[in-house]
Amino acid sequence: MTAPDISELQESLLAEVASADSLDALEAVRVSALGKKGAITAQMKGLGALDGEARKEAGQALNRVKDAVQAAIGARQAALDAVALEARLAHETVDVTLPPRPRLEGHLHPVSQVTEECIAIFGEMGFTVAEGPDIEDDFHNFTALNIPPEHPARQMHDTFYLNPPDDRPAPVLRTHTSPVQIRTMETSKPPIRIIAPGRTYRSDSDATHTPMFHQIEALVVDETTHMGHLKGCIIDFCRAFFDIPDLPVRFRPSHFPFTEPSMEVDIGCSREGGELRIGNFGEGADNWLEIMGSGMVHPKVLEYGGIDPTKYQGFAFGMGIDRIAMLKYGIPDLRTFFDADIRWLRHYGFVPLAVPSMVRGL
Ligand code: 2U9
Repeated sequence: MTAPDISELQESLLAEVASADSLDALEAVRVSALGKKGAITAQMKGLGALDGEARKEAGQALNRVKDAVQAAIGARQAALDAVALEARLAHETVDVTLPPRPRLEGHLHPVSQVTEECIAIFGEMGFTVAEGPDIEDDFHNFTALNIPPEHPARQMHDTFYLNPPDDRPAPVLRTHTSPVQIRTMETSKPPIRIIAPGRTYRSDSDATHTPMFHQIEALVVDETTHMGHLKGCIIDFCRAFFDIPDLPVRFRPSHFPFTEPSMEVDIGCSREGGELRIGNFGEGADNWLEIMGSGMVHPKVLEYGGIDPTKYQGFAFGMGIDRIAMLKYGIPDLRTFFDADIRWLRHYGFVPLAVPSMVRGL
């Protein structure tokens, strides 16, 4: 084949590639050029009939044509792929603001369900939901909660530290939702009555701890807030949440840096026959299960939040959502919460449209 013939072949193949208007058409061009019986392949086979220098030159020229055609096919394929993707995206648009269809497949995760149940109970008591960032600064996660640098509680929290962007202390993945309450105090005036549900993070992993877990905390601040309010609120919550009107609730002295005095909260239970059951097992029953921590907000914490501790007082409490979900719904292993196993979710999950409320039930 002469040089002009080769360049003509290249031109006509490149024109065919350029006019291929679908992936199928492009594949047909590829086969007709580079396939077993393709035009370039046929020319390659003919090289054997030439000798010496002529074969070498024709061979090199054919390789250049082959490379040019292959490159053009690649580029055309990318362009056609992009057009096909655009068309698919336009066609498959999902309007996430539309209400779900009643025959919705899928289930609510127990953590979502229990969070909604808590919001329903506390909502009825007049609490509103507050949220904040998962990545926190040292001040809001620790210092403002009366946990100064070198305080042993910083070690107890097994904090995940992030790379510091400047010479300020390293940002952290929040170890509790308490910084949300600090931020609320900074930006609003009492009376304050909020709950802060959300993800929290600690570098801890075993049968009863996962590196990410969920907490819900509450904060009430007003001029006359006192321990009686704290006890009433917590007792009412526990009885409503477990749906046991006479559930025994006990307050046990404890210590947290952010509250003073501090109490752990236990509920009545039975462990007979090795089975844990929550409830009132009568006079003299002395079996208790710890479910949360609580206390009157430390004056220093109020001050850090910009609230005058000589005028205002507050109470706070916090609990693990995953843990109370396990207790209420009899889920034995915490780690299964995060396996994303569809069979588990079908078993322990909840109907998404049955929104918990105090009127219609939790
Ligand atoms: C502010 C002031 C006080 C929130 C509180 C606890 C006690 C507590 C733990 C229970 C189990 C966390 O998930 S858990 O490990 N929480 O014991 N939390 S008082 O106190 C606050 C929060 C914010 C401004």
